[in-house]
Amino acid sequence: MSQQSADAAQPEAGLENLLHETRTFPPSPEFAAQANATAEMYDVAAADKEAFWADQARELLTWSKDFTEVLDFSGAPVARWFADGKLNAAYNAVDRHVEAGHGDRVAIHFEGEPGDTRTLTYADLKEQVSRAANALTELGVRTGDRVAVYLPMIPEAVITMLACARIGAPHSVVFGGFSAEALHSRIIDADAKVVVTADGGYRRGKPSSLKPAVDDALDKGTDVRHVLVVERTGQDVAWREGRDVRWADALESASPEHTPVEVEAEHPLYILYTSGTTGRPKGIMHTTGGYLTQCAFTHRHVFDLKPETDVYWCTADVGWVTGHSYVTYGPLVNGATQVLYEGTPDTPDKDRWWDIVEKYKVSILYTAPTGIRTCMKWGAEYPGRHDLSSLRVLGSVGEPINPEAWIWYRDTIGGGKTPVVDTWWQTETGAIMISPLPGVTAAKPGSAQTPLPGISVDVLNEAGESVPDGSGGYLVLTEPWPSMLRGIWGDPQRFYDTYWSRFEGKYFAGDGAKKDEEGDIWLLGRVDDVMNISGHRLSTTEIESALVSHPVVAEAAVVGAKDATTGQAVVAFVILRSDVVEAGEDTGEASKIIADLRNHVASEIGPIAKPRSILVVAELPKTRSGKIMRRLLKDIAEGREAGDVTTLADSSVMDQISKGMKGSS
Ligand code: 6R9
Repeated sequence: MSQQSADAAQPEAGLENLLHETRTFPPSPEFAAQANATAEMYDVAAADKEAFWADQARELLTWSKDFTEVLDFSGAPVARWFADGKLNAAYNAVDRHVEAGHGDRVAIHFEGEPGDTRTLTYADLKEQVSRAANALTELGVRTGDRVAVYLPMIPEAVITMLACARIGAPHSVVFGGFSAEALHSRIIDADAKVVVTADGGYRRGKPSSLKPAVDDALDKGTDVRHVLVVERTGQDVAWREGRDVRWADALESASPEHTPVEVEAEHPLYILYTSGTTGRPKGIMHTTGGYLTQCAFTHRHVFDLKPETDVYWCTADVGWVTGHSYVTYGPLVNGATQVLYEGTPDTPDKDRWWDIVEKYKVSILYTAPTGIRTCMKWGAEYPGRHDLSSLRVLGSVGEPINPEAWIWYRDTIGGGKTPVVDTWWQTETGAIMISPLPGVTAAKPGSAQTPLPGISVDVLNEAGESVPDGSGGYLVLTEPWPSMLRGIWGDPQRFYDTYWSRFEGKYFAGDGAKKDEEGDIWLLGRVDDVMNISGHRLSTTEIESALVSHPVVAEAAVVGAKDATTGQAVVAFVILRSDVVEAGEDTGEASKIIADLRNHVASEIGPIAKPRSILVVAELPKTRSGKIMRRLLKDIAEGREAGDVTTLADSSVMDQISKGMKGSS
């Protein structure tokens, strides 16, 4: 917490740019008439939250033993939900759909980056998951043992997660882009017994390897006994006899029948390490019954899922939480048909996503603002090549979505008709917490708006008091929710210190937020991203939004750099739209553009928000989950060498930016 208070986070002033946004998009009567969500749900949940969640748990899941108790918060901050109930996550995600006669329904349309495809029905998935569960058992994995998963975005990633769940062995998925070092520390922290990996996967048109990183990680010393290796690319890999086992061999010799292990609702389902933006990564722990309830509920209502007819696609990698809750668990528990895509959006060309939407007739698309802004930068020509009329709901997650990107998403991708749901949540919350409900909420571009039925949030000031409408502060969750984290693996004290010590009895999310005059919530970014300039508090998000609202800017990142006079000063990094870059290349336009942008920010927000410097860059440093690493930009802005770059998707980006900075000063 000291870091945050030192960085002075009181996100309450100067938010006028975001709040100038007054456009609203009421649901169309046609959409509302068929929507899963209803306005009454808010009232029902408000009348009795526990009864509401108990109803959801019974309606959306199949329990092998019903629960009698809903919530036990006597061990706060660790909650227990539905604790005396028993169930199995894989049974809920797979078997019961087959038993209900939906074995022929497609569960996964897999699209490999090179263009290879596979279709897995629910019956296929049941067989594969059962075989994998038997194979893991054969390798010595028992209920309660941890299994590390280091795989590309291929069906085996989902199959492995479900096979672990089937035997009650918590999985710890490590993003395939992480280094051997990061993998090693996560294997050690979780004390994993088996690693499931692949020779490699396809990215940017070529095979990239995974197995060598596993070998390196294990060479550093671990208790891992076996490595199960999927053959995806056919690359040559080193082989350790006795330790390494081929996936295809293990599954082939395993029985296709497997009885799911009945576990208690509070049995750990997985550990997921959060991308270390500060300090040592935290192993966020999720359990079974409450987590699945909220994943299924939100997936059904926030995306208006109709399992019989929709084709759903979430572009997130299973290596981060969105891939856990909205690729593996939510959609499959709901019996959805989904697309799983292995690669990058611009391979072989910048229309790959839109090609996939057209090919599979995707009706629900869930992605991140960074992806949307990248597509905006590439231009409307690429989506314009495809028939996107199958789309009916669009979702956004991961960071605040600036109104311009929101509008572009709705107009250019959604044909000006689809609801856009801006969903706020975290690895720690497990599932969506704040979001409009399509068919119910009149959407406001840039705002996540409303806590979902059964969820209680507030915005507090420094003193821990609820702020009135029209003011900003710190976002907190005031009551336990079913999919909340149950702790940090192996570190209960850190769980308390990180989330529960700032405001007694309330979960501190680490995000700044503002309530507008109607009480709708606008997320303003992490509170450590909030700047204090001459005593005026400004949000990085707000200035970024102002910059991106200028026609020449494709993407912007803003940091507060130490300044002897003003405390902090605004430093902006911008990516210009490609057509602007091309046009201005040899006309020496850059200094005029920078002057224009400074004036634009001044007129959008006020002179106080004018960036001290604006650096035009070709790329921004991002984590693999697409978050801009402002910490690194801050290092550059303050004249230091950039710090730890190991969680960057492309570590060379920082070199380019520092060279640019030196060149410009
Ligand atoms: C799901 C996920 C969590 C942090 C969170 C916040 C930011 C996520 C957002 C959003 C504004 C949204 N965030 N969704 N900010 N609007 N709709 O992203 O989990 O990787 O743990 O990140 O992401 O800052 O605190 P995770």
